[in-house]
Amino acid sequence: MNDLFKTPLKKKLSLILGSKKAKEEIFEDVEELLILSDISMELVEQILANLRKNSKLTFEKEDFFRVLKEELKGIFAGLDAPRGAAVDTLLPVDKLKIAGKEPETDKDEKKIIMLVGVNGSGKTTTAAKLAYLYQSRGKKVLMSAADTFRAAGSSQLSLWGERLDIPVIGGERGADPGSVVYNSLNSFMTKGYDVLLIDTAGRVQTKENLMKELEKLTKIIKKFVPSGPSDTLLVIDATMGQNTLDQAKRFKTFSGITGMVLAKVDGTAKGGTVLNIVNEMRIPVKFIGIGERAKDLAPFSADEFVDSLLSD
Ligand SMILES: Nc1nc2c(ncn2[C@@H]2O[C@H](COP(=O)(O)OP(=O)(O)OP(=O)(O)O)[C@@H](O)[C@H]2O)c(=O)[nH]1
Ligand SMILES: [Mg+2]
Repeated sequence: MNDLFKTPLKKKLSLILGSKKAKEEIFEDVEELLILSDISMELVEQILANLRKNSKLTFEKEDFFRVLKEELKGIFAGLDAPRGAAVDTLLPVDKLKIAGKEPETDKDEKKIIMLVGVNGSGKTTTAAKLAYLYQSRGKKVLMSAADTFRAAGSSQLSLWGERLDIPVIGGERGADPGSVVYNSLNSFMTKGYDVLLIDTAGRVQTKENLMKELEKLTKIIKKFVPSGPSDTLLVIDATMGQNTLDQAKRFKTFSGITGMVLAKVDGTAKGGTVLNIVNEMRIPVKFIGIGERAKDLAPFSADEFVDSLLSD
């Protein structure tokens, strides 16, 4: 993913480092550049403080980049998949305890993934991409169109379903998304599916009633699988600025997100926003969206991400 970012930081950083300015001025320019890349002021200050006290830092370009990269990669410590990790290992299909099924050891290999996020972030497309991924790995996949809010909400996923030959359970526009989720879980449990992808309606994180609806959806899933969804993925639009941290906090409160998908990475020159969220919330980024086709989903690797952020 070396050419992901259209205005590489590295070029601008190289100019700064080549400017022969005084050390302090260089730090100030670097600081400004990182802020312009959507990294929050707080995190930039933290990064700069670490650079300042790093005795190994010189202002030779390659050396500076190496230290800066280490610093940025360090933000993902403990939350990162190894470079080149197989997609299957990121979100494996685990053994889940099914409600009412005894004994406790009698668990099924199933996966339930719910996608949440603000309007237009890329949830429906990501649901289809994940469905395609599991299908291509031989899993029997079902999709649930719990976006009954928009007229096109359900039909958009159905269209993907037709294209990928994956069944979709939806409802009429305005129908209770809870009932769609309930019906989907019913089919999922009784018809031998392995993976269920639940696409939800876009919602602004400040609308309390809509956020509570997510809590309700999780509760319905728990009626079938006491531990709830295997994963609740927050889909974030990589082209959006700093407001994503607030999004992540609110969605975590109401739906207990377990991971993130950074969509539309192909369309941004910045991308620093993910660093803020990971730094503050310690939630892993699982995938990146790199286009509009079903196969345009890649595992997230901090190594590759930082390298591409600082590539030529
Ligand atoms: N270039 C690019 N476009 C994407 C990507 N993911 C989604 N899109 C596009 O972004 C737009 C919105 O995507 P959706 O999947 O409909 O977003 P959503 O979150 O389901 O939207 P709502 O249901 O309205 O909240 C569509 O035009 C998608 O094709 C991506 O990784 N790269
Ligand atoms: Mg949608």
